[in-house]
Amino acid sequence: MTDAQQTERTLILVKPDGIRRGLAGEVLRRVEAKGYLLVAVDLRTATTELLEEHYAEHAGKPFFDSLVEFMASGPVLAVVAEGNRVIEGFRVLAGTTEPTTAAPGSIRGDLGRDWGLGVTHNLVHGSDSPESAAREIALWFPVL
Ligand code: D4T
Repeated sequence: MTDAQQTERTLILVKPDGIRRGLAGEVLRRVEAKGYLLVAVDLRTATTELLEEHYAEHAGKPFFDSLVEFMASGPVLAVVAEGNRVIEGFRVLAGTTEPTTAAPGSIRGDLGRDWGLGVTHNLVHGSDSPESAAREIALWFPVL
């Protein structure tokens, strides 16, 4: 197998809280400093339709509507990054979902906190499996 066949891609989103706080550059810096390659970067305000599709696995959960509303509340930076084991690697860079307890050293652990809102503001999203990455990259970057 060649290197190119082994290389993996993931979808990263800097969520509206990350953009409002001016942390897009810091997130990209950490992704690049880790050694991953940026393949595509796009700042845009997502439609409700795209977000409902993106978060389809959470449809019907109590936080779903506020999650979609929060994610549509301003621009997000959509990023495709590439590298061997980048899906797992970015999830480690991001830290666990709850910023209060996310490990120091991670994006959420260093830069996030609980703001006492109905929905978790945790700065970034990263695909959680090869299947999710393929689905999410096709949703956000149909040209890739
Ligand atoms: P994402 O998908 O945004 O990278 O986050 P995680 O993979 O870390 O977490 P998730 O899929 O479980 O949740 C998606 C998104 O919903 C918010 N959320 C989650 C929330 O506001 N309240 C909740 O109770 C949960 C479980 C946070 C991330």
